[in-house]
Amino acid sequence: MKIERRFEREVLDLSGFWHFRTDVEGVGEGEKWYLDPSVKGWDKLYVPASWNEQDSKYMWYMGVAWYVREFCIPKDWEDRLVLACFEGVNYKAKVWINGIYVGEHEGGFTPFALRCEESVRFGDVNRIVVRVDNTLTRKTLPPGEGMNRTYFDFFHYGGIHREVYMISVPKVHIKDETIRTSILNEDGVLDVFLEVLNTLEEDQSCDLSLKVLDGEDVVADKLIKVKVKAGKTENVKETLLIRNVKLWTPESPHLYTLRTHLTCGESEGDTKDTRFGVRTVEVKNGKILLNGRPVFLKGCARHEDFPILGKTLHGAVLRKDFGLMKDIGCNSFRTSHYPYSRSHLDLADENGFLVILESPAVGLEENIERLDDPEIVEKVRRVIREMIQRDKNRPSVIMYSLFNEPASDREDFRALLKVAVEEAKNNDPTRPVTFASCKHLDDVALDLVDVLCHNFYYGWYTYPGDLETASKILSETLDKIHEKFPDKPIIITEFGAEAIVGLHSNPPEMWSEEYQAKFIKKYWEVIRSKNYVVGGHIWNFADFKVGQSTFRTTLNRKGIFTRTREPKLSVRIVKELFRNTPTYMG
Ligand code: BDP
Repeated sequence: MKIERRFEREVLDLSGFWHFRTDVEGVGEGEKWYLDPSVKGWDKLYVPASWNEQDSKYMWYMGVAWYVREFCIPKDWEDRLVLACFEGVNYKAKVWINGIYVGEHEGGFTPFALRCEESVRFGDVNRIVVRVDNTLTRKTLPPGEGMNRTYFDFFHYGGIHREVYMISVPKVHIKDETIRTSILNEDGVLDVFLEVLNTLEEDQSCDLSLKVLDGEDVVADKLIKVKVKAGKTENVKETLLIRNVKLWTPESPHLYTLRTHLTCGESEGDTKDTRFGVRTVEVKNGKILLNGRPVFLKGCARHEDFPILGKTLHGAVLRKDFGLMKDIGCNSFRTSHYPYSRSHLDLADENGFLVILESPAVGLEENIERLDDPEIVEKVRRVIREMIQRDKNRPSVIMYSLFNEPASDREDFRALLKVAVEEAKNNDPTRPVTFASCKHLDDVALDLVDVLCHNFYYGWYTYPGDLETASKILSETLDKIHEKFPDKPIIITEFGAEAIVGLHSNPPEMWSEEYQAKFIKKYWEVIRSKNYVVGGHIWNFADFKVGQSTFRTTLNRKGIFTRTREPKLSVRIVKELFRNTPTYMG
């Protein structure tokens, strides 16, 4: 097993084949499968990937399943803290190492790390067991009642769908790092907030070195002394200046690395690397300003969805997607409807994409009796905290979307949104917040957010086949929303029509490639005619898997690309429209 540098530290990657077994009756825990599961007769599935498409017998499985694998922990990790790190397990995970319970987590799209130095054997073989439960309820996030009764419109995959890896850190180490950037004349100002954790029983005096690297060059540095009490965390705040800074922009997404190095007495040091870009984001006078300039967000909302892999986008698929998005002139996307993987957002940072990072709080709609139910409120808050914690240092993330299409015409949603906005702002006061509304003029919560995001399907679910009326209603509705909130920028976060690849019609009719292309063109005309509209995202970049229902044909076919990324007719039109839409507004 090889140790490599990834996710800011050295990691021991546990990707590969794991023993796998469904637990239809839910008896595994009672029978203590975690103690010594005899894996005889178990299947083997690949991690990371959803379980569903690895064998047709798992396609529609929702419930409990178990994963087991063995791995070695290096001898020289002794005297260090060891963490089992999971980038995403859908939906609930419970973990044992060598038969000892190490922790659990709820929520499929945010990472968690479990301390396990007490349960691992150093220089020896270890066994990790993960019990996964993806049963949907009205209180899961997102909620639902079954594979074909989801309150959201994407396939409910299950399993360990993102990386699993082990890391080790010294007993005194840099636990967390927040980097906030501003611009002063030609220079970049960096406010760095660090948390240093001392798990030892004695107080520690440490040297902390901060270095800003531009490639190999050190462009700013500082050396400071930190005292950390036994068993405590010390918060450190430092400001650094990068002279003649290279800004992060969509056309030139320059990235720096902050290398922090901590040494305490005799103990070995801890080094942590965090990538960042210097840029500012602000909402002012009805515009979104990036580095002080008003930007226009053009792109597609997306999904993490691919044949066989399920809810995992392999690096090669990501590479393909970013290439396609750039080629057609996108500069933005929303992580509809959950935080995408770290590698996904790494590519966004590197390619200069303006990302609306969305929480998995989709489907909090009519079916949910009380949206201010304490259990839902707590889950919404936690997931916002976890997503901000993971992505707060990314230049690409310019805004947080806290919900998709909630029942925002209800007062109990307003109460929930208030708490959610507060949670987001407490964790990160630097980024604007929003949610994607489908209630438009009936929405009672729009005043609580910085940017107004709206999803429109006139010409599809309403006024089907009638694009003339659709674009007229769209235009009028937008004007009315703008009248109510003249200072808030508006983004159309979804608009789209399904097209079955190869289905043609003249004149354009619904489900044909021509209708989809015409739909997008009509919408774009309206979007571009309003100077208070600062962005448009087509729904969707690619066709994606959904549950079975009378109004879907195995996939949601609103993609401008097929599920395997072949272009439909509309790609040519989109390319023309997007390429003629500048990133900076007049
Ligand atoms: C919107 C949802 C999105 C759906 C889309 C559609 O936000 O998740 O997939 O409609 O119906 O309401 O295609």
